[in-house]
Amino acid sequence: MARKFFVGGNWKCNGTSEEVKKIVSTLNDGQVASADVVDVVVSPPFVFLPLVKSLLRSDFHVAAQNCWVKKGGAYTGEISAEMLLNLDIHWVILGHSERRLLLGESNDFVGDKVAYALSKGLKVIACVGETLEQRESGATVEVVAAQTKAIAERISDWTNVVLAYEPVWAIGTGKVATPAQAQEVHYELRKWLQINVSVEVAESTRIIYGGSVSGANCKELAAQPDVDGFLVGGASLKPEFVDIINSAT
Ligand code: G2H
Repeated sequence: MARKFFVGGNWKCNGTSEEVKKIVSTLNDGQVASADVVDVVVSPPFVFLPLVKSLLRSDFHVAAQNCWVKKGGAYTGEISAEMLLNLDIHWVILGHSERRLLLGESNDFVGDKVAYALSKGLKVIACVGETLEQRESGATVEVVAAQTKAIAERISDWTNVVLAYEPVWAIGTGKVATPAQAQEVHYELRKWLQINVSVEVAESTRIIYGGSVSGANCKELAAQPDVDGFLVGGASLKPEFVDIINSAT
């Protein structure tokens, strides 16, 4: 089964409204492959979601970078899945390593978030990935499998899930995983899905790579059989994001 290429732009905690307008204008002018070939989803900080939604070309989608684990209420500082849908935002990134490591989000908490967001009708970019210490101790597959298991235990339909493999040691460091390193973990993740979920889910779920993806390294990574696209941080704020989108073809 052919998996449609997917490119996400994670803007993280960056930008002013003027800068956001400039990025959107560059994206709107970009010559990219059709939406039949590649899904493009950009993820600005919460406060810019309505602005980006109102200005961005209609063939690109908008994602939030997080949402709360259940229905809204007395949860100061949180944003609920229902609020995102109310703004016509249909995608959310969950379990990014910056949230796991800096804010203490556990595998179970991320699993609960993914399950709740999906139950409300959001589409989820669910992130997994190992630290340098875990890689060096040979625990990479075990770590990403445990992170994926916490999601798999809580959901039955993977249609609206994109799995993002983001090795922590490659994030924002300029130290990108080699195509072989990325392919190896993507292959293991797909095998895990095949054994523990189903052959169909393993074949149809997009597994995208994140961690220092750039215009210069995207083509080689995209050529790997189990790399179905990218989650891009730093380079998604720059014009080269258009080149990364075009690595789909
Ligand atoms: C990994 C990635 C985007 P960067 O966090 O999710 O960021 O491309 O800056 O390494």
